[in-house]
Amino acid sequence: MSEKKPLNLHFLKGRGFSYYLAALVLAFSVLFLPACDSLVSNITEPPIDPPADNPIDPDPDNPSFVPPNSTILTPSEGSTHSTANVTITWEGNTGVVAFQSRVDDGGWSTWSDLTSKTFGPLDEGTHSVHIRAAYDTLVAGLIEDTPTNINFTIDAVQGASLRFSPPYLEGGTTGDIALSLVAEDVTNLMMVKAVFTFDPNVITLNTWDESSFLTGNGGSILSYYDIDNVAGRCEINLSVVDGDPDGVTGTGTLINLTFSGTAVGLSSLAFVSVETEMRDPSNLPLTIINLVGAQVRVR
Ligand SMILES: [Ca+2]
Repeated sequence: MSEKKPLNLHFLKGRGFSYYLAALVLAFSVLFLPACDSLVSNITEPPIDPPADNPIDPDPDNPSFVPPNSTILTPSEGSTHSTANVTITWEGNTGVVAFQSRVDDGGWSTWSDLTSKTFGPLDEGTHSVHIRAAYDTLVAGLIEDTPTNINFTIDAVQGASLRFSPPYLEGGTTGDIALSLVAEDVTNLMMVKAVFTFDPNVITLNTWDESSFLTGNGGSILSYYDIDNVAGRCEINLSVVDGDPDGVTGTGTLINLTFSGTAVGLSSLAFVSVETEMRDPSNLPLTIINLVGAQVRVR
């Protein structure tokens, strides 16, 4: 085994020398390294601006700039859909690398290179989907200024029906989660008994306020409620009396419901079909074509 010789460093032991050495290193760093760095960057860095004939350079001096643009391909403007989910397809002009989408007044999606998306379930009625394209999602001038829109109508619930509006919504564990119970396409409706269940571990029903549809004939409402926030069951009984005519016809909101989120999760609002009914002024049952529940996600 060889024996290591200790280095002979006794000449560095004086403090004066250490300070001298430290000062020398510092001076070298301050004076020489920045000069060296700028010399290197002058040689290797590309020009700050791309050439002026680049179609994706938003520089005002660039006459060749073509703004990012999206085009919606399908469906056609003003179309009506018999399903609550609608697939939209689109494309971008040359250079576009990402798109965002949003429905009605909702928030923008995350950026994605996908050129189609299925939206829904959407509520009955008219909706707009907005698409915008980008060459670079981080540069304001490289994001499409005016999004492309498409308007369409959802008519997924047809015939005498009870449904929740909207069929899907999200909320938090603070604040209200509001939806409505709607009678759809009814003729001569006088009495509604709606029974539905929900997950009491996720949402709690706090308020139920009668709306004006049933009193559209000038009558007044007799009501009876059985709300069970432990079992997650709600029974709503509404009748209109003293109206002229005796019943109401058309589509409208029966009652506005306000839930609160109690825990993160997903709750269905599911009609109990054997207990749910609508009746006319002769107390004969109306044939119910659809009972359309809802999904509430608490985030
Ligand atoms: Ca409808």
